[in-house]
Amino acid sequence: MAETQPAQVSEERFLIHNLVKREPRAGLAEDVRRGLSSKPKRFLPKYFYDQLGSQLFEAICLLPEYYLTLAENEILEHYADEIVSSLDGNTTLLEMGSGSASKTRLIIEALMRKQPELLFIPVDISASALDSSSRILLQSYPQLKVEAYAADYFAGLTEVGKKPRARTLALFLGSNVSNFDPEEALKFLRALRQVLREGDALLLGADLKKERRVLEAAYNDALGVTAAFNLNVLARINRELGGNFDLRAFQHRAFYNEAVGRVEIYIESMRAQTVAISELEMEVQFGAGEHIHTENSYKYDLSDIARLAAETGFTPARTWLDRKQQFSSNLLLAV
Ligand code: AVJ
Repeated sequence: MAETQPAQVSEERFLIHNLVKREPRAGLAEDVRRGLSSKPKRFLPKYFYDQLGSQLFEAICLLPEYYLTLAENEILEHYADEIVSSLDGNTTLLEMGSGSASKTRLIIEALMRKQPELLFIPVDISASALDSSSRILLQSYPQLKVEAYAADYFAGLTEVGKKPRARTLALFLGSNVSNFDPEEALKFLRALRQVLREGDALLLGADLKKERRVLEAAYNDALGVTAAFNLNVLARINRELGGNFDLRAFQHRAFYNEAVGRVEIYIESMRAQTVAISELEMEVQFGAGEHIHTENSYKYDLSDIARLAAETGFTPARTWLDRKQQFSSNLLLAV
């Protein structure tokens, strides 16, 4: 009977540390100023994820063209038990970039088949996504505790590293690693390795290199959700920094740069125009066709992943693929 009743989400089981709220606009303001002053113009992908942006990303994950989420889900549905069987003893679950944490449920359930209780430590840039996903998880799982960090990856890892932990399984799912340049990926995995101990593990979800047609469809969906997700950065600057971007005068662009192995995402100015951003006391000129680089999404092959692991203190234990072999889930052991 007790299992069918919603668990009380007492604050005893839920702790959230908000490292983003301390200076809510300072980071965005300075990074937007810098990004719009540089040539070529650029933004950082973490600024996609305000409340609306996080929800647009959830919508992307439901698109038929965006095969990544479906493929990773398929892998976790098949292999979650096998994945967690590589860890001995009572395990804590750490997740970087947890978002809505819907795929995490499969790993949580697999761990709770092995152990009576579980501590889950999600780190995410979006405090709103963290708060709602944590509450939903706590409602579903009475034996779960959540200690959440609203923070960017590096600040989050620094905080997480201050506390000793039991055996840890770290998750970095959804090809979140895609946003890193090769050097940044090394830096991130080394920082993550630092908070782990020998015998801990990282489950790294990485999208695979494949035909241009499939990749470009995934980032140019027919409904225009990815375009809305991309242009929302301009809407966010309008809302939070008093900008006057005319969203109808900019368009979404995404294409596969095969030589570099990444999808590149831009916002293109459709005409020459000047945009004012009052809180930055700044006017920005755009030429017709000028681009703002908003995101890279690097694609991997299995040798790229093995190299990344070897250079960051991990050893690849196993890789699982979906049936169409579009996506990889890689279990890396901390050595
Ligand atoms: C969250 C970085 C994995 O690169 O596929 C999706 C972000 N951008 N559609 C990706 C994204 C446009 C996504 N990652």
